[in-house]
Amino acid sequence: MLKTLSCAELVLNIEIPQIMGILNVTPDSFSDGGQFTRIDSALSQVEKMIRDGAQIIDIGGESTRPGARDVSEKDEISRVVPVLNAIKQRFDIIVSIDTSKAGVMSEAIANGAGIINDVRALQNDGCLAIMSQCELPVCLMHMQGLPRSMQTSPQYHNLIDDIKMFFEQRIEQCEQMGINKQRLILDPGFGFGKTLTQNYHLLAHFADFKSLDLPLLAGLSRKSMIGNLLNRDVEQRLAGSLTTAILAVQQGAKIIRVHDVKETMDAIRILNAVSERV
Ligand code: 7PM
Repeated sequence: MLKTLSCAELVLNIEIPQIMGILNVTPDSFSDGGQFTRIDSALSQVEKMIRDGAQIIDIGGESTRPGARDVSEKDEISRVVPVLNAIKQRFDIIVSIDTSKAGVMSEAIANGAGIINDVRALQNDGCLAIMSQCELPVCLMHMQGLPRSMQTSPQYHNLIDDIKMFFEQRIEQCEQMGINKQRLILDPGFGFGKTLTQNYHLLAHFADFKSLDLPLLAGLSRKSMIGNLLNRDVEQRLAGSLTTAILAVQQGAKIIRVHDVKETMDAIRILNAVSERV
């Protein structure tokens, strides 16, 4: 049977690895202009990402950077929803919303979101309830601690087993709340409460999560684990990002969350050409 995810009116084929392009609408990326600047810039970024091969656009209104300030629900909605609407008006593309707030999820669902991407895996108040009332796929990401302090001294009994156990518990919670396992996506959360060594251990053992029998998502693009290993500033991390993307896809990642869609698409096409011939 063909493996797909029903994302509102659109269907995502996860037989082949798909690219989720990152769209940033956090205020740090728009210190100058107002709402028009934000929407205008978002639409041109999205147009290019679609042209380059993205099947999903991920909108994040909350900065989860280690040490970042909290954003109110109202502010997050006013950042994300107008951009979501503008995209859905102009393009036939699956939009995923990167949020951990029930109110944002509910507004996003009402305005055409195709996937909910939650770095807190629906652990915040009201999130399980909101997601039980729709049919959308939801990405459950693993994070140890909270953005403010998660990089201080992450500790695990066994990194892979602990993350697997976390996923098993979240899957069970979701199912108890009426969220079908078939619409869950799992992401071990590179950089979220993991040391440099732990992040590379996670990448080395990414394939272990295939045993949970759910689609896997990997977000590695431009992350500190690349910058810190190679001693590269954020604008110098493309080669590192492509390498990590290929390593994840080769180990079964079905969705790869990236900034550089065109380059990642090229890398994946090379991998696909080889995979077809083994
Ligand atoms: C600042 C610091 C801004 C970190 C943005 C980030 C993931 C995600 C993010 C991920 C899933 C980034 C992160 N990362 N959602 N949202 N998986 N599912 O580096 O790895 O993009 S935000």
